[in-house]
Amino acid sequence: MHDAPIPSLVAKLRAGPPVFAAWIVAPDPAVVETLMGEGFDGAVLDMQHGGFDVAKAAAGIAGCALMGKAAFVRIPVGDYPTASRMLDAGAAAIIAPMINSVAEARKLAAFAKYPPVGERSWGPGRATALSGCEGQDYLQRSNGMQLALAMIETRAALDDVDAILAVAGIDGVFVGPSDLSIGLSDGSLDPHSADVDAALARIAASAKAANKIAAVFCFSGGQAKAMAARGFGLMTIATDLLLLRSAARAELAAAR
Ligand code: 3PY
Ligand code: MG
Repeated sequence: MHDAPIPSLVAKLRAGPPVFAAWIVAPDPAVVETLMGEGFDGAVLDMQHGGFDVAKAAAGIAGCALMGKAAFVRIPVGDYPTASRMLDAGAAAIIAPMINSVAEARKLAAFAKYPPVGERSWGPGRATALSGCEGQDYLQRSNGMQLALAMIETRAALDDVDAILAVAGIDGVFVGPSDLSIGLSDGSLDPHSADVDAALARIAASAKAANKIAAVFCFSGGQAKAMAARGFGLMTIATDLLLLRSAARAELAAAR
């Protein structure tokens, strides 16, 4: 089966055309299905700051699959066992926030990859349906097919980005510009700051040199297009709630 959601999306990510994903914090099947009915390549389901728990994220992955799409899952900070559970549920990638050191990157890889790369325990359940392979075949392919992305969102992470990218089992990095702006400024929120912009250039170059994936949270489609031109392979665009708010504001402004 070649058009299963996980290998299709990950093959596109590895091949290089920009991948544009929705970012979802409201764990409602209607939100997942509505956004996946648009042209997004997939969705990030947010367990860190969104309302997804394990059961809701598993249902969200299924909702994406219903629309022929794959889901990435952002786990809560330091909750590496949940990375294994969401891979079992069929996530195409785990996005782990606040990976600030090589030690934390290694922990992520341990829970996200089967031996010999990591220590993930066997029990893929629904991932077999969404990956199009099972048993020994799934065991052999899943390390390359389901990704582990380390979020770079502090000064320590930025300083160590090359070493984090070099960790076996880490498939790429994902920039969180809001936290990064706070970390780089010692306390102010400005995800569009010059310091964040310089960090984005450095991170894209490091990922390219390591031949790994560079991903970034974007606030708009225009920013996502610009980031793709600057070498990022995976861009998320706003969030479900940000899109809802801007549409509501625009319609109300038109009405009044
Ligand atoms: C950040 O910008 O800090 C993120 O985690 C993306 O939402
Ligand atoms: Mg963040």
